[in-house]
Amino acid sequence: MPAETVQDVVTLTLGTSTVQVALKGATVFSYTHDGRERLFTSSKSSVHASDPAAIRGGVPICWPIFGPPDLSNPLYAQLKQHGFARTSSWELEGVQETDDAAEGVKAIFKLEPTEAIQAIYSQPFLLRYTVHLRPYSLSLALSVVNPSDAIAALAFQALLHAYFRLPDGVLPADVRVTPLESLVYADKVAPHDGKTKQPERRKVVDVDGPGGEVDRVYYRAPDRLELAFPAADEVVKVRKSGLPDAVLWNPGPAKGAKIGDMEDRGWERYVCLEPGLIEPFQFLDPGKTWEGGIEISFN
Ligand code: TA6
Repeated sequence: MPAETVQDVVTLTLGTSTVQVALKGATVFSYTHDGRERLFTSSKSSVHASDPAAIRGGVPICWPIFGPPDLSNPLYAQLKQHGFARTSSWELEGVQETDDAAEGVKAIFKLEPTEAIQAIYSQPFLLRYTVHLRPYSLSLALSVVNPSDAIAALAFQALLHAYFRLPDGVLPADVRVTPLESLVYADKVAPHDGKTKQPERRKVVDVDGPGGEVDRVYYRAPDRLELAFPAADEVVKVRKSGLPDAVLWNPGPAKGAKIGDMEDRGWERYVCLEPGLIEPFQFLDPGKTWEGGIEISFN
């Protein structure tokens, strides 16, 4: 069966590929390609809505903000880090399958303001998220509608916080990311703490910061990015659209061990490469739709 919903998890299947999406956050928490899991999700994290915490892994959707809220702005002051989309219960709006296997199978999810959301966020919005499994790729597309008939623009950031699982025997420090050379980035690791921006001078960026920690926001990144695992002779290709920026994150051992829902040494098993719209905020006029997304494929 190409699409199946059990409890609050939707599974799409296409040949040997599967994708699993939790209604909590419309979070894709598993993607198997060629019979191998390609995303990391901590075994200490629950994908079910009975646990209100965001899923630690997969591809959480950060919306309407990325990072901690700007407490001086009343629109966002009551939000938690990365916003509410990743913790809200989304609705499965529909599934589309065709007889053409190359076209694959799609599930479309929807989020509109609930009472709980309205208690912390006053703006009207409509989010749709399309998860499209094809034989050789997985596409994730977020659309934002400003349904307001007032003059006010809907201002937001958006980011797909993808946790890419590393092949067995590959550690974050072995991962090479391209092409980031000459992009301006903000380093969120101490002592920089995101305050200064600097140009990336390396042709190939290895995921190995001080003490193993890497947390960088690259602005205006190219739409085709690659995570290479040379030891395993593998490449993950991430093609983005509508998402100008990209974050590279791994907490390293000291910070990783402090993350409550992280499985034992879990930080050794993934690198986050997170296409996003971070700076400046998108201002979406009433009646307009914004779209952004990623396609994940392999060499
Ligand atoms: O995208 C990187 C980041 O913002 C890091 O600074 C780190 O905090 C990470 O996301 C995880 O955030 P979370 O709220 O899921 O613990």
